[in-house]
Amino acid sequence: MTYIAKPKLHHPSLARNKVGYTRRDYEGRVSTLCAGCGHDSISAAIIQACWELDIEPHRVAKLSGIGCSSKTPDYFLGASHGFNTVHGRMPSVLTGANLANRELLYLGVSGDGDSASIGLGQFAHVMRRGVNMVYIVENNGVYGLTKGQFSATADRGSKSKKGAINADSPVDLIGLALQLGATYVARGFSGDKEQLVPLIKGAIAHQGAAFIDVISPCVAFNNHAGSTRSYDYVREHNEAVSRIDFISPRDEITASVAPGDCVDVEQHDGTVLRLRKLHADYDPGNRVAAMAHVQALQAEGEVVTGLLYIEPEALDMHAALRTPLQALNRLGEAQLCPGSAALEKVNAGLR
Ligand SMILES: Cc1ncc(C[n+]2csc(CCOP(=O)(O)OP(=O)(O)O)c2C)c(N)n1
Ligand code: SF4
Ligand SMILES: [Mg+2]
Repeated sequence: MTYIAKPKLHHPSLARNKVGYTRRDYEGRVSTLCAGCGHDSISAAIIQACWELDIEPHRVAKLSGIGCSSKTPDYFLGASHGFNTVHGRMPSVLTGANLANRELLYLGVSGDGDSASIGLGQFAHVMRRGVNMVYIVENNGVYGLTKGQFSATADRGSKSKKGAINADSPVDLIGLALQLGATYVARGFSGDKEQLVPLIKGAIAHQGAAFIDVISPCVAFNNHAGSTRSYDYVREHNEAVSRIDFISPRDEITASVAPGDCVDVEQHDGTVLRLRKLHADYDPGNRVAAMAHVQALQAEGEVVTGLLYIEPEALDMHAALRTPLQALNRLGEAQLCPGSAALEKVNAGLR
């Protein structure tokens, strides 16, 4: 089923963005996921964010692991580079690709099983290295593709479709990302596109490790009473710390919110994230406070969403390693082979 392509015909009057593409040019193949799966809404949010940001599809590399969530890159950005890797191994492939060519936008899409179970080690290292990327986990609390076993992010005490109670503590990917040094950390809900699209745009504009945990209900195996990842549960317990508006440098910044109710965060590339504060004392610039706030509300069963932490002037892996600006495959012989005099100097230093 995954080979079904969408018809290419466009209505001639479809709106085009600044780089000449219609929204449909950002679509992929026909989704084969279950009707109502949260993952499809995330694909739609990615499409909208990329179209509105005028990103040329061939400038994007989308990478994933294995799972229903990891299948989704086939359903958006059909003209982008793609690599469907091995279960849990997307982060190392993304890191290698990014090291070789920093000119592309790296979009990693994974599942809670893919990132918090088999891929937990890889998740940790890609965050601590500060790889410049957008890393999205489509978090449904189960292994959807293999028919609904609890994943490592399932809450202790939550109930499976067949009535089993999960006895294990959950892996908290938000807490891990914060602790490991990710410089843009957010949580969204697939059922709230108004919140999710600007969160994705902010992550794309961010020059560093951007992580978004998106609660994405699995309608086939984890959408019943007793689940803490169902549409009903998340709607009832969604505690947003802020609403963000994404303002690109060419947009006029309008003062539509009373001063004190919002904070403007300017990023490297001139984009501004306007945070409309819903919790007056929440500070998205304080990593430790963010961890404490999320933990405290999670302990009460709330699902904390919004932009939780941002370090606008973040330095990424390339800055730390002082790698060349040019993609490795475009380096000339002079850069790749510094000559025998340089080699002699290195050897002399080792004698
Ligand atoms: C090495 C390996 N181990 C196990 C599997 C079986 N497997 C396929 S998908 C999956 C879990 C997917 O769960 P998640 O990442 O949460 O994705 P979802 O389907 O829920 O979106 C597992 C265990 C596999 N494909 N490869
Ligand atoms: S099994 Fe669950 S995660 Fe997979 S497509 Fe169906 S609803 Fe989505
Ligand atoms: Mg899952």
